[in-house]
Amino acid sequence: MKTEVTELLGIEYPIIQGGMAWVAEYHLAAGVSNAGGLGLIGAASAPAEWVREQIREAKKLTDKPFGVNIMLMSPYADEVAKVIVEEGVKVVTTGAGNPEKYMEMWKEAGVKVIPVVASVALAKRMERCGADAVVAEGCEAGGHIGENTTMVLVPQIVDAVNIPVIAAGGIADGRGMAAAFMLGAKGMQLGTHFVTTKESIVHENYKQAILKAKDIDSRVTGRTTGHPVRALRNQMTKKYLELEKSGAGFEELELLTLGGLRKAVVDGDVVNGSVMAGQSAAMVKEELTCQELVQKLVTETDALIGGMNFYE
Ligand code: TUI
Repeated sequence: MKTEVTELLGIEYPIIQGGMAWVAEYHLAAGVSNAGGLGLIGAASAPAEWVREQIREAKKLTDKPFGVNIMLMSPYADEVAKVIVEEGVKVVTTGAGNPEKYMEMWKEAGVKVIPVVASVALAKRMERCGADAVVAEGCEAGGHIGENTTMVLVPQIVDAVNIPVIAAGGIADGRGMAAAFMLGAKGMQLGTHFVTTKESIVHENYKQAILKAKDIDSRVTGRTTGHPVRALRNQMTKKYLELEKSGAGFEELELLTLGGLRKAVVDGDVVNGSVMAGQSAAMVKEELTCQELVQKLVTETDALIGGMNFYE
């Protein structure tokens, strides 16, 4: 499955793991990279030294390329950006902001830069300042999202830029991969399905919440604050949405989600915590190893479009 993305990153399959906060640590990243995709360590809001340690541990488990995702709202983003260069990381993806101020440093160090974008405007801007590719993330995705669905966002970004586009949001099987290829994507980023893999260190309750999720179980909180976040519905999302309806302010709402992702991922509190997951949670039915999942995705995609010259 050779595409511009496999060639750019030196990987076997154009499958990238999302840089999910608390979830995307080195066991998962190494698992995805060893399976032939691109694993990512999610720096989230963690201090730079935690990220450095994670990079070093990942290198012990894999000699394949892997990357780091920087969450640009993190208070440690500046330091993490430097650690990426110091530790010789080959690929960086960014989320929740505009990474322009780090671009020159990364490009000079030969780091491949792949911003995650949720709009055409940011995709164009990222191409102008030297991005190697972009991830076009539709609002089916989990966590912090934009306004457009994958179905409409990907083709618009494909038309607007000349760098390869990686589709994200709502992809959980070969049908989604094949569809993304037809929209013009040259790679796919998956988060939710990788959360349930054997290598993923999330609490068993978190995995079960995804495995049991149905189509109607996804909610978006925070539309009123300008920071929409998709998660599985529970007591927290219920309370949050009620508060939003009653006109609650930012601070009151923040209190409800503070530390919520850690609560769910680490402590297994899937009732009061924030169980971030994409809409594709409803399509995830089994816990596989990273190797099994990547092979399943590739086999299913090949069966649909393998002979059709969509990859290159
Ligand atoms: O970043 C993500 N997904 C995330 S980040 C995250 S951490 C978090 N935790 C609690 C509350 C809020 C965040 C959880 N999930 N995906 C990539 C992504 N980036 N989606 C949307 C964007 C985005 C949004 C606005 C990128 C840029 C942007 O504006 C940039 C600008 O300068 O206009």
